[in-house]
Amino acid sequence: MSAAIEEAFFKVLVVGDGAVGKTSMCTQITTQEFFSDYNLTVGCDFFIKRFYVNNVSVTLQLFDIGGQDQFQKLRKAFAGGAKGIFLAYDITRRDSFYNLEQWYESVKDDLDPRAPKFLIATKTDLSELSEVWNEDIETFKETLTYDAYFETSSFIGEGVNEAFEAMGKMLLSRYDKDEYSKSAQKMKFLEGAHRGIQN
Ligand SMILES: Nc1nc2c(ncn2[C@@H]2O[C@H](COP(=O)(O)OP(=O)(O)OP(=O)(O)O)[C@@H](O)[C@H]2O)c(=O)[nH]1
Ligand SMILES: [Mg+2]
Repeated sequence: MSAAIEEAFFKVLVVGDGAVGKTSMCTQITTQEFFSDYNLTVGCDFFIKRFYVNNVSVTLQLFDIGGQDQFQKLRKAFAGGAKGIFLAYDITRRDSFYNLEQWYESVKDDLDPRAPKFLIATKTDLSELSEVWNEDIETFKETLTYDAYFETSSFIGEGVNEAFEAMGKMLLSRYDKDEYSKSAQKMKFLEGAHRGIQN
């Protein structure tokens, strides 16, 4: 008889200014697609990403929060109980980088205090238009105290897998096994109940 596979479940937020590429990143990681049209996220989009980290089946439930100002009041409603956070900025928009401090402030009380915080540069295929420099990223470390930094392009599919896998690894190391496997069991139960309702 083979040993039961260990399972882990985590809710993770993806935040940052409108049009920085959050939904594109979640789409790239889940279906490996890229869309050049911009369809703003109304309120929040949801994605599920599953992968293995050292024989543990990790499920990330991604809360991709709409970044446009008109959804500002809704943000808190989606943030509760998150175990990790991606803070995304567009390398071609300096303001989107500095606004991350405010983004973090707006959700930090709803995050688990152990939550890994990843700084994500998006659209690196447009590096000739970059407005954010290495010095900015280093200096920002003092303000934001992020745990990891990744440069990504959803357009060419670069850096995205690495960022999500590193998040999975860090989540497993930050939280207790009991805690994350209980969340996985609860999610399985809810999925089963949902299927029951559909049938
Ligand atoms: N060149 C390039 N364009 C990108 C990349 N990622 C996203 N985009 C484009 O940027 C625009 C905005 O992308 P979205 O993923 O919708 O941005 P968002 O952060 O989800 O925006 P909101 O939902 O409004 O918060 C779209 O036109 C995308 O095609 C990338 O890596 N490179
Ligand atoms: Mg979006």
